[in-house]
Amino acid sequence: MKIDKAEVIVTSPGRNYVTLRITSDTGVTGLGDATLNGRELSVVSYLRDHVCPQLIGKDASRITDLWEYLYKGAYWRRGPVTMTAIAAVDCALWDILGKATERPVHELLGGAVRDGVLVYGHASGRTLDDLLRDVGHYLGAGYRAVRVQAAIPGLDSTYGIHHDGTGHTYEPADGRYPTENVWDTAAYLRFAPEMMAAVRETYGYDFHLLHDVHHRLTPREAAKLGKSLEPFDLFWIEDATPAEDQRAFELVRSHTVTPLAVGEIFNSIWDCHELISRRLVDYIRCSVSHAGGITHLRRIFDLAALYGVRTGSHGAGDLSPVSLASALQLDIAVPNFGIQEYMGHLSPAEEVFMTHYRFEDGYLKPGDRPGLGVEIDEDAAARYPYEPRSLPINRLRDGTMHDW
Ligand code: KDG
Ligand code: MG
Repeated sequence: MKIDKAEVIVTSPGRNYVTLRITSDTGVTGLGDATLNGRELSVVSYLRDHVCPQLIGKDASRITDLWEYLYKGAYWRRGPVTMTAIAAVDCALWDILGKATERPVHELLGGAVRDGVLVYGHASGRTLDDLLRDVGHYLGAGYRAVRVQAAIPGLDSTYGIHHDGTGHTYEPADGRYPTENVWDTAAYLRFAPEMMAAVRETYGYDFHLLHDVHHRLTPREAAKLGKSLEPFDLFWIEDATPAEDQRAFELVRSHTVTPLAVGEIFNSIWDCHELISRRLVDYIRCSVSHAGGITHLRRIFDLAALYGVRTGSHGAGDLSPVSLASALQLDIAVPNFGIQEYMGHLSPAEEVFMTHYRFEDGYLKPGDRPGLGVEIDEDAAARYPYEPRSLPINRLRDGTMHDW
């Protein structure tokens, strides 16, 4: 089974998504998500100009060899653009193999080791009352795990506060330039325990509570946050401190037993191996579409299993339904699975991507369609052309650039 065609489809049904579609000479198609939020067109060029021509005529079933061919063949290793492009090829090839053998991908990975994939939803609010209402909405809908984010009093805009009950935060329509937010760490550190106390006082402890710090704290501040949140028994705090400095996690770890999660901006096993092998984190959160696809993420998960670290894949709405479908195939098949982020996708994404996973009682089920279980409607995709968008940035009150 040879690769006959490799095409890149760019569409914006609510958000920008880049999809790679590979077709075999036997007429089987496979999809891979190649979306890198805010830098989408760099991956489009990487694929169209460099990768797609090299795929033609290759054996579509030699997935690992093609992974190595693209990784080692590029010479310039790792990095989000390269690894997103390789991930898209990898997922599309798994999709083809599944369809050609009439098996869902998780069966090719060894089969399901659980009945459903535990997911967490995103509750948020501009006020604590709004947040509490939103947590109630998720619990009422059957979620067993909820991430909570609320606007910090005194700050106009805070990461993770969504609009119109959609679960999505928006970048501006003309996104060539990022919006600028103001950040105040002291106000945040005072507010975070108050927020968690309100959630636990209202809804109790019978569900998992998560929180994303989004890389904004120094190691000492992260340690202080972790300690202050211990009474509220969190499932994790995510990206408590920037992970370029991996030793920083030693300081955080030695001061708090609040579980730590990291990894959404990692793109290879090399970004993870120190944090995992030194047991400095509890959950590894790389996404299937930014960390080299199913083949590479599975290696990361296997490494994590050796050290008792569990998985918690990134699943924001800026990753397409193809990404979520791919993540679920892996989640259901790995023994050390922890949790999967589930933000859903804005309408009209459902016109473009036909999915077969379903939410049931707090779990996502990948379904048993051959391959990944997701299709794309190219005519619908063409109705929603690409719109330039940037992620926001953060500045401290004195104007200093800070982590967003
Ligand atoms: O594109 C960036 C988003 O994916 C990221 O900001 C979302 O932190 C995020 C999360 O945990 O979903
Ligand atoms: Mg995050």
